[in-house]
This record gives sequence, structure tokens and C-alpha cells, in this order.
Amino acid sequence: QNRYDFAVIEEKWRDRWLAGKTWQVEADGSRKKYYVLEMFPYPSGRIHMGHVRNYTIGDVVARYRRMCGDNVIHPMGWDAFGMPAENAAIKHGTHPAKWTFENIDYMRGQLQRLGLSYDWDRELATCDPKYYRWEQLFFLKMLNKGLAYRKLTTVNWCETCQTVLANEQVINGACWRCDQAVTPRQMQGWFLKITAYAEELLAGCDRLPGWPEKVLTMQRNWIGKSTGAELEFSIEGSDDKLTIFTTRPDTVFGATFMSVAPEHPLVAELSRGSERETEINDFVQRTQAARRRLAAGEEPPKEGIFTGGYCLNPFTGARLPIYAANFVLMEYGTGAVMAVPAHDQRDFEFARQYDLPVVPVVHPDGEKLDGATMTAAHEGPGVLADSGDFSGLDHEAAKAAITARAEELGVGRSRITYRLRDWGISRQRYWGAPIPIIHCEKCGVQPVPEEQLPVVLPTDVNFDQAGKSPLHILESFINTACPACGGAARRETDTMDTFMESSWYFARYTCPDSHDAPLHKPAADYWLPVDQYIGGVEHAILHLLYSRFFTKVLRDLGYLSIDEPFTNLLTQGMVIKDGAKMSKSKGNVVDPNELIEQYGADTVRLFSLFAAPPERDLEWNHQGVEGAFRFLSRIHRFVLDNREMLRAAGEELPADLGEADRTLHRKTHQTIRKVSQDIDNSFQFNTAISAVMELSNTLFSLNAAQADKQPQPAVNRQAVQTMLTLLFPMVPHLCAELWEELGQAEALDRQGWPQFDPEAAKEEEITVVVQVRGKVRGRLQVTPGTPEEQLKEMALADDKVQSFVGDTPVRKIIVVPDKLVNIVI
Ligand code: ANZ
Ligand code: ZN
Repeated sequence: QNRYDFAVIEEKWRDRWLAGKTWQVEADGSRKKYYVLEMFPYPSGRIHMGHVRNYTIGDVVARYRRMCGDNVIHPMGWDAFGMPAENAAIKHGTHPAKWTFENIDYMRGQLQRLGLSYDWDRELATCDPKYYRWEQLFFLKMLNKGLAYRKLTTVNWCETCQTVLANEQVINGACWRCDQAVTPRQMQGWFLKITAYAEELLAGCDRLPGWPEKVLTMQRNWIGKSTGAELEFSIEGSDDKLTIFTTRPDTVFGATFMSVAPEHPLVAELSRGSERETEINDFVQRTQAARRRLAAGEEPPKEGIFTGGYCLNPFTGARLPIYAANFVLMEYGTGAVMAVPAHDQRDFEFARQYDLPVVPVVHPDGEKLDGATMTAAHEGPGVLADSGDFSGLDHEAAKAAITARAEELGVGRSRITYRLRDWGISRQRYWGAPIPIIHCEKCGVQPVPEEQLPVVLPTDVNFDQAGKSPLHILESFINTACPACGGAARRETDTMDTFMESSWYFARYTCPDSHDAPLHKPAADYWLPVDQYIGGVEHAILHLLYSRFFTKVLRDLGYLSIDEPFTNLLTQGMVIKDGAKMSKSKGNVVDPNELIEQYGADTVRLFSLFAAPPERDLEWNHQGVEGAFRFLSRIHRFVLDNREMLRAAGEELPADLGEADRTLHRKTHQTIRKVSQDIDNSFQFNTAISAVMELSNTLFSLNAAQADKQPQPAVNRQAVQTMLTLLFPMVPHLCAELWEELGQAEALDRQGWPQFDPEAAKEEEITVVVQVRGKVRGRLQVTPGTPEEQLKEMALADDKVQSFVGDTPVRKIIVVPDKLVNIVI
């Protein structure tokens, strides 16, 4: 009997917890709050091991914080808009809403089976008009403040499907669905001005000590601040100027040609009507097409073409040929570069390839560079030469001096550039939140009046036209009245990027019932910011940056009082099997459902916490799961086998503690200390679990001893209760059950986190005598079982012993463990 019947135990506690709304919380100004949040899932169909790991980590933090006495908010919801729902609709003929809500129902059940302690009354789905209506309101407010605007952009267009494709849907330059080559197309799109917050987003990175440094570095690089200057070069035979951005104005005397982006308007202008016009156009077409085929971060081989035009260097008057070059980006700086091959490696390689002069002007200490023989650019520091009155200046000083001169001459100014681009939010997709805009022939672009929100996404749509958003042909949606003139007008058919929804959901959780405003300020002020955010590192840039941006915008609109949304961030590693990330395409997926069936939720939780520290990748290992299961079974068996003894024992420790009592009592308190530290410091659940395993080993082996050498019942009881309390955040069902088996009236989830007693945790000390030449010369206070090597070292390091040994060579050291160190000299 006494079998560990996890299925029965888990169902019992799951029902009890859910029915009792055990984790429901309210704002309470008299209590310290703690907000723990895991990144919400996309309702793709079923949860995978990555979810299990993410949500288990968050759940342990939530349960631990509750036991520490905090008022813990731990919500869950669904990132419910997006492409897969639409694809499923096209493929299987189900409506995206139906598909989405069925998935949500199924996945909610899966999360509940894992025993995750969410306040389900705060659950939200972003495809609910009650949610996205507020996002539409934010959009209108941003429009009002000039933070949202419309502009022409280049998109990927598939002629066959008559639709815009996201970058991920373009595979080797062709449509993922029909394989038609994708063409660039100019379209109007909506943008959010995240660049207006670039400086604050960057500065904020220095004030997030609770974030992993690698994530902050990625954010800083993404924002990409560069300090330099803008310089104007006059164009030969024209009144126009070519403005360039440089971080090295000190090298201006070494510029030997100009490079501009292929799509820079100057290229077309210079080549128009020339005999090389077709050749140049071909180059532009070809390089642009090639760029679209590149994966992010990949660089094409350097290539360029002479446009036929020349610039004049504003400092030297030199004539510089203008090249169109494929490595110059139109979207960065001004889309034009002064090329200094002696000091920029890219320019150097380009110059050697096209036989352009290399003129060094910044020489490293004590060296004189020669442009004819250099084999690489000198990008480092140095002193200026051949640079007019700036010669002899250190290159840093020269940057400032040359920028100042450019300003005096009216040909330049200092400038800061960011790599960050404004956020394009228009998607020509159906399953998203409609952008609340109306187009009137007479009045132009008109915002939907706030009182007409939400613009509800219609559900009576057809998906039978080859991937095109059905909104474009849904007359009942499109046709509307202009809010300005009342005449016939058309609704915007683009929907918002789904990153919009995930940029503020954490705030909405604080007041999901607020129906007259997006946020209820007192609740938001009490709960925010999120104290601990947990999610995959794949969201290190966009989701986190957009959420930080939204937080600042909502603050400036008066909805929030915080500057940053997430105080601490934990980025958990991937779950891998056979050396690769678990994924359908690799065929190495382990389904959480099957595991739960076979071993129970507690084992699955324990394994995912024990197998690796949270930030590391977790290597799937079946023996590990078995091991976790056996550990829990042993605890279960011990408690049930000794139930009567444990129940009968008092909670008070007896006054007369024997050796076994002292050992177990000490181990109990040492374990409390270790587990508390491991969780507090860095969520090292794996070592915390190891410590509890050690405690359980001590408990089991002491109780296997002869009857008169066993711990007394009250000491056993204390050890067992401690073990259950410490394990409860990780293994909640079993611990709650065994706690009840001990006859406890009040449930384990109402217990406080155990406090450790430093006195009790202290190792016992014994005295080891040190002899030199047979005479006692010192004493060492050590814990029993201190290894021989350590005793030898301690003995030799002892001052008193040293004074008797002095410089005399030591011949031998004899150690009797726990008793004596004898130094023979
Ligand atoms: C002249 C020069 C001389 C440069 C030198 C560098 C070294 P970051 O730090 O990334 O901001 N650049 C400017 N705009 C560009 C564009 N649209 N596409 C590609 N390259 C561009 O780099 C700024 C430097 O990158 C600028 O400084 C410019 O080259 C180039 F010895 O100007 B430099
Ligand atoms: Zn109108």
C-alpha cells in the first residue's frame, strides 16, 4: 500500500486550490507587494517543455515570496493575435477566433495541471476588444502628441498573393507560400516614434542592475548611439550639397572618395542621361535585391560603382569621385559616407579593390604610415599629419577642433545618430487589432473619435482568397462615415503589430476589470513595476525595448508613474535534447502531457528545476526525470511509513538531545540557511534541491539506525516539516498532501517560510591537539571529520606551533583524525 499515487494527490489539490481561489490577490497598501511575471504564451495549441520550465521558475518565485509574507501578484494571459491563427484558418477552414479560444481553453487546463499558482481572475486575452480597445486609445493619444505618424515605406510584396509579407515570410527572396519572387513596394504605413525616447531608453540601461548584462548590451547596441559630425561636401557642377555623417571628423584630410547608398537619390540624379545610366541602374537593382536575401547581420561582399560625379572636400578642395556602394545603408546617418581608406577597414578594402588612393593622416605614436604599402587601415589613435593647421594635434582633440572649424565655415556641425528606427506597426493582416483610422477623400486621414472605440475586428469574414487579409474586401467594415464631414469614407484595413499588445499587458493585469479606463491608477501604482520578469532571451531586444518604450509613453500620458516596467529580469535558457533545441522540425520534442501522465506534475516541475540553473540551457535527460520521481517517492514513503510516530510527536523540541538529534537538528537548520540563500541570491533552485536531498538522506539514514540511536520523534517531525516547507514552492501537491498527513490543521500554503537558527546551524567543534617533538604546543578548534590535509595546513599555520618549528625542516606529520597532529622535525 502507501504507493505514491500522484494522480490522485495532484487532482485533489488542484481542485481545492482552484475552487478556493487560493491565489487571488487585492492591492493592499499596508502590505509589501511583489509582482512576479512570466512572458505570456502565444496560444499555439499546446504547451511545450520551454513553457513548463519558464512557468515553473516563475511559480517557485511566487510561492516562495508568498511564504515570505509578501502580497504576491502572479497573473497569466494570452498573446492571442498573430499569424498562426490566420494560417490555421486558411488551412483548416476554422475561424481564427475559434481556433484561438479553443487553444486557450486547452492550454489553460495544461497550466492548471502543472499546479501553477496564478490569480486566474486576472486572466486576459489580447484579441478581446475589452483589451485592444485601450491600445487603440493609446494609438490615438500618441497620434495627438505626434508620437504616431504615417509615412511611405518599402515593404516585401508578393504579386501572386497580392499581399505584403513580413521579413520572416520571405525565403530566399521568394514568397513562403507560392514561391513567387518578392518585389519591393512603396506603401503608406503607421509608425510609432520610439526614436523620441532613444536617449532615455539608453540611459535607463545604466539603471537596471537587476537585468543580465548581456541583455543590456544587446539593448544598447540596438539603440546604437554614435557621436560625431555631419559635414557638407559640395557637388561639382551643382548647387546641391552631399551631407555625410562621420564619427571621425579628424580624418577629413584623408578622404579620397565618397560612398553613398545605392538608393541614395544622388545616384539616380548623377547617372540620369549619362551613357552609363543602365549599367548603374542594374547595379542598384541587383544590390538591393541581394540585400533582401541576406539574413539579419549577414554582410554582402563589398561592391560599388562610380556614379560619374565628384564632390569637393570642404577642407582641402580635393576632387573626390562619388561611388554607390552596397555596404552603405540608406537608413543610417545620411546614407552617405566620406571614405577614408587609411583609417577605415571597409574603405580600405574598397580602395584596394577599385584602385583608389590611400592617404594616411593619423599616425600611431612614433610611426609614419605609407599609403602605398599599408596592408590594413589604421583605425586606432594617433597624431595628425598632412592636415593643415590641425597637423600635430592628438586625434581626439582634432575631432573637436575640426568640427568647430566646420561650424565656423558653415559646412558642418556636431551630431548624434542612433541606429534605432521608428517602429513600423502596420500589418496587412486580419488577425490583429484594427488601427483606428478613417480615410476620407475630402478630409484626408481622420482618427476615429475616442467615443467610437473600440473599432471591433469583424468576425464575419472569408478566408478563401490566397492569404489576402479578408478585411480589404469586407464592405461592411470598410464603409463608414467621415468623423469630420460626415461623408462616405473608408476604414483603415491595416492592423497593429502584435508587439503592441505585449508592450503593456503587464500593466493591464493590475486592473483587468477597469472598464472605463485602460488602467486604474491606484492599482497600477501599487503593483507596478514588475519585480521579477522571467522569459526567454529571444525577446531580449524587441519585446523588452517596446515594453520599456510603452511604459515611458504611458507615463507621459499620465497613466503610469514608473519609468521602467521590469526591475529584475531572468532570462532562462533553452530546453535541449540530443544537443539541439527541442523543436518540431528537429523531431526531438518531449510532450509535457505524456510526462505528467507518467510521473505527475510535481516530478516534471522538480526535474525542470533540478537539471540546470535557470539561465543555463537544460539538457533533457530521462534518468533525471526518473531520479526526481524516486526522490519524491522516498519522501512520500517515509512520511506514510512513519505517520503515527510523526503525528504523535510534539512540535516542541525535547530538552535532552542525543547525538542523532543534534545531527538531524543541525542539518535541518543548515538546510534552511542554504535553500534560503540559494533562492534569494540567484534562484539557484538546483543547488537548493540538492541541499534538501542531503537533509532527506540524513533523515533516512539516522532513522535506519538501531532503535536507541535514532532521532526522537519531535526532531524527526521538525526535519520532515522543514523539508516539506522548503520543497513546497517547487513540489506543491505532494508537500501539501504530506503536510495534511502529519495532521496539520492549517494548509501548507498558509505557512511562513522557515527561519533558520544560526546557533542550531553551527557545526559542533572539537579540539585537536598539535604536538611538536612529542610535546603539546597548540590546539585547533575544528568540526568533526575535518580532512587530514586541512588539519596539517592549519597546524603548520598556527603561530604558536610555528614558533617551535621555526626554520627546521619538517620530516613527517602524523595525523590522528579528530584528535591529534604530530609534527616530527
Ligand atoms: C569617415 C570615417 C573615417 C569613418 C574613419 C570611420 C572611420 P558607427 O560607429 O556605426 O556610427 N557610416 C556613416 N553612415 C553610414 C551608412 N549609412 N552606412 C554605412 N556606413 C556609414 O559608424 C559611423 C561610421 O560609419 C562613419 O564614420 C562612417 O564612416 C560610416 F577613419 O566616416 B566614418
Ligand atoms: Zn471627410
